[in-house]
Amino acid sequence: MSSSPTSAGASASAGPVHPLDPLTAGEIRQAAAALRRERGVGPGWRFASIELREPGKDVLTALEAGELTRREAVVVCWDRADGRAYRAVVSLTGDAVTMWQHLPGQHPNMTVDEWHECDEMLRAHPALAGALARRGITDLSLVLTDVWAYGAALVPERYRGLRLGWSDVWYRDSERGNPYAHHVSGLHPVVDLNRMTLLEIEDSLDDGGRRDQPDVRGEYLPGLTGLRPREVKPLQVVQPDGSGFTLDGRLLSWQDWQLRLGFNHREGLVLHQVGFRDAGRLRPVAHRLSFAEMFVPYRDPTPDHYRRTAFDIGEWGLGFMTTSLELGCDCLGEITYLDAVVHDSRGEPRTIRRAICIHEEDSGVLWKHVDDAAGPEVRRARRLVVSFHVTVANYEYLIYWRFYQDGNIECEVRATGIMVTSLVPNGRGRPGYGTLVDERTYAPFHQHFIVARLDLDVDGPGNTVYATESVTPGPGGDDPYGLGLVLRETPLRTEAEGKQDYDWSAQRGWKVVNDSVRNDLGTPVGYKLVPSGAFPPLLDRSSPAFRRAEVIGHTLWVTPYREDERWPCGDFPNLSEQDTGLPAWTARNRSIENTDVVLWYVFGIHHITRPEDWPVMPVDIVSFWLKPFGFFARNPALDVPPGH
Ligand SMILES: [Cu+2]
Repeated sequence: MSSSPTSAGASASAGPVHPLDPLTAGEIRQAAAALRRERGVGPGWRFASIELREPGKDVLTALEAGELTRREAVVVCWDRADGRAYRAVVSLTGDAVTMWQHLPGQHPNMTVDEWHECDEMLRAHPALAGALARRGITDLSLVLTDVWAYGAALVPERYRGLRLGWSDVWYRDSERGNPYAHHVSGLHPVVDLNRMTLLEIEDSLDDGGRRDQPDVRGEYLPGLTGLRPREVKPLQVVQPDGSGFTLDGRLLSWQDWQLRLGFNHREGLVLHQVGFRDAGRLRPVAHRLSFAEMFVPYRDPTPDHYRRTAFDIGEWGLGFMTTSLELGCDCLGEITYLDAVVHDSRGEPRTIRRAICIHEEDSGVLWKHVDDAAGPEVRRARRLVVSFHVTVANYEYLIYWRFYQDGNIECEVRATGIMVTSLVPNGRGRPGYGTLVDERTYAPFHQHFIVARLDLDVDGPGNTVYATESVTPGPGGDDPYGLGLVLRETPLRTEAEGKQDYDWSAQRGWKVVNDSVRNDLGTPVGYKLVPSGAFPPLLDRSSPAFRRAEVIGHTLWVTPYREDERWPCGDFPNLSEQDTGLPAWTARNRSIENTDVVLWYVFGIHHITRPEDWPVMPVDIVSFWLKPFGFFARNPALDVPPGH
């Protein structure tokens, strides 16, 4: 490796320099301390989230100019004794709690502490030890329990109102063996997370469940697979003059792009104020880009899986789940890392080293033409990549935002990790709702729906979204051969019209247009959302799973910007019954014409599990693009130098 990575910013002592910078460790402590002092938040409480209250667009300019000083934290916490949850606003500048609101009936997000404490409690519990012993599993150090959240509709009547969790039980063959190699099927503890007690153990052994475990090939460590690593020649990425971007605080500049890097517990990486410098002028493209929800319903109604509906963002949080990156493995080349600061459920800050990776990449050919007279002309593409990785129990999501010299923005997600598996019922035959991946072992089908929140500001906030469709009028008039193809552009004027579905037959896409700004051709400037990675929910609309995440019923939703509309499945999907986000907001059918629009794009992976996904899943890749459409007066790819 040619150089060591640079780590920038985010040290505990460095104060905030920009109003959009995430909370520092000191600010997290300060917010928690204010609540302890003023609201009696005590040791029996948990902090679900402590984050920057991001200044709205109305005050951001004044804050940036220093005309206004205001720094606030939003905190969600709850009292474990009675389960009552509260949302608070803490003024960090005033060191005081300025808002304190009870959230009746709401269950805040799951916390990392609960996951660990639950695992410890269960593994020390004689009832679980007994159930495992009956299956011949006696070494509890090799056992892993993995608690999942419930949907309200599936909570048994006797447990209504509790902060309820249900758990899988896994065991590994050896100390470093794959923790998810052996599912103890038919064994599920149900827990009260506030009292951290075991309520019951569902155990199918007495109903004819199996006692023995199959002999599976579930290992992935080189020492355990028995495989010799194949030979690969060294490949080095060297930038002798350093990388081509600059990072000033959290302001990232590269080629003509400029953006600001944010981070919070729930969305993980957030991109703010994305702009492109064009003819000496910084032109806004997006005010804010992030992932606002990820819904993963498992499509297997059997007892081991029917509750398996993960909200990886709303229940667990991409920020909380972010893992440290390693040079040469996760990222190759001349890398700059940013640390991130989240917190635990006691309100203590926790720093994730090397949480965000920033680097430049070669991206193959940008454009090319070969002419007899002029000869070949080729330009190589360079791109700026900002990425982070999360591990949500058995799964990892690798998230990449890429900025290109031609004005394109690509958002890519790679899903990898270890699939959930369980034993084939009755020990034989084909599994009904999944794929056989090993001896008597199958991986259930499931879906990963990701909701990207795209607050675009194309040359300013006054934008309109147009559905663009390819239409063939057919033979007739001046087109006797029926060759003509025309573009139909339909403005989406209301939130009802803004609910859009993927349409292959019309090659439907969506253009975000600023009708009051014209390019040199006299046409309005725009950016196009090119849909890909979209798939239908294939879920009955009356099903409890769909009702919690109605957002997956459309590929695209468009809303007018509101500061408090951030979570498409509601503020608290944990133990939710109904999606209180997008369906509720859009029921008002507000105008979305020539206004500050937010696009909610639903994409992801329809995961029909494969034998080759086991025991580790090679990355499954999905992406979508934002492409300039009449945004530039001249082609921004023309002045890219050859052979760099
Ligand atoms: Cu999957």
